[in-house]
Amino acid sequence: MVATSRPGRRTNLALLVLLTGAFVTGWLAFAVGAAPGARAVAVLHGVLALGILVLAPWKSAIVRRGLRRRRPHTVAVMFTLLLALSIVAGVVHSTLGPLEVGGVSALAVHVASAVAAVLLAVAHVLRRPQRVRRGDLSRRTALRTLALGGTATLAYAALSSLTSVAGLPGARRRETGSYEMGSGDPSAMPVTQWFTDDVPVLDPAAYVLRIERTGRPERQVSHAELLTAATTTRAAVLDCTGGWWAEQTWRGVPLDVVLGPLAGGSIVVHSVTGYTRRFPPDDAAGLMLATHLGDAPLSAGHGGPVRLVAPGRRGFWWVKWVDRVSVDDRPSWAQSPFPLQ
Ligand code: HEM
Ligand code: HEM
Ligand SMILES: Nc1nc2c(c(=O)[nH]1)N[C@H]1C(S)=C(S)[C@@H](COP(=O)(O)O)O[C@H]1N2
Ligand SMILES: [Mo]
Repeated sequence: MVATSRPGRRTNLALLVLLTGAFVTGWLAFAVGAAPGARAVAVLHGVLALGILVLAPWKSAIVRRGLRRRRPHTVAVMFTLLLALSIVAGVVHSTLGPLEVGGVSALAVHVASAVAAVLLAVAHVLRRPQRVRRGDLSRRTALRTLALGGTATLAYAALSSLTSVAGLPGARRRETGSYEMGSGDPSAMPVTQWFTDDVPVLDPAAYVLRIERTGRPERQVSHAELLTAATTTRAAVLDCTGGWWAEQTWRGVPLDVVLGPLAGGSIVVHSVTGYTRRFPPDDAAGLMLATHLGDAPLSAGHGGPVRLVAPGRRGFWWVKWVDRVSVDDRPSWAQSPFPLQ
């Protein structure tokens, strides 16, 4: 039997795949900290997103037909506007640089509108479902998929070349898409919080670091003891998912020195604010509890008196205002991939 396909069904299904792919790779781009993985994810993200634009001529025929029908169009129209805003803001961030309007960065607009758009996309697709047919797995679909992938890749390559040739700021972005801000100059480095935290001001004289093992207090380290032990300096890049990065020299105590040998389980680094991140035990030697940034003690904004330095990981892993480190038996993946506060 020949499947009679309603015109546009395959276009809509392709859009579904591209939209899902762009959303997933967007979050992956936030999760992957370092090259070459970060670059691969960012390129794939851009190609999938530009694929949506490649299909625009075909989709516009579907849209015109849909708009002629008597039924509510609010969700579809809002979704289209938010998606367009997200794509424009994403391209602006990747080409023109870390622009801000009223203190809100293009990247923040990009992510917020993408999340809102995808929520509406779910409603759009549930109201206008499209069946997948057996005949969709055909030679013809394979060829069309190749053509779409090729065109989207060419579009991405063209945008990148244009960015380089025109000398746009986008040519200077890191593999994660972030822009350099305040390297070697802590006072020029932004102070940022992931979501809801406020900068607490802590008295270093009253500060103690508590070490716990499987829920039991093991020992306490005073600020003075920590300062005496803080003789390791490391250069590391803090790369915030807000779209900026800075390389600084940090001074502190490697976490394996603080904790001693570990048998397994994982390490939880806690902030006074309640913010926490969990790490595999093998990472201990690479992680550092820092007391100094450059030559000066850490400022309150940058996590003073003590913050975590987590080279190779995105900024949200660099827990500020650390007051407790605990080791327990749970695996390191037993946490939300992104902080929830
Ligand atoms: C890039 C993403 C998309 C955008 C911007 C978009 C936008 C729109 C708009 C504005 C309309 C016309 C208004 C209306 O019907 O109320 C529409 C119609 C429609 N959309 Fe989408 N849509 C997208 C993706 C999808 C996906 C992923 C599906 C399903 C898998 C889908 C299925 C449909 C269907 C079935 C119609 C109605 C066509 C008709 O009634 O003849 N769309 N879309
Ligand atoms: C439907 C969802 C999304 C679409 C259509 C989309 C689209 C885009 C586009 C067109 C770009 C510019 C690519 C370039 O020119 O290099 C971009 C960049 C970017 N997007 Fe998205 N995006 C979506 C969701 C997300 C989400 C959810 C996140 C993060 C949680 C995200 C993070 C980023 C980042 C970090 C960049 C910069 C990459 C770079 O500069 O190389 N995106 N996005
Ligand atoms: N306790 C706590 N630590 C935190 C955060 C937070 O919100 N709370 N934000 C993280 C994020 S998203 C980044 S990018 C870095 C920013 O460090 P900075 O303010 O020193 O630049 O701190 C990380 N550590
Ligand atoms: Mo961040």
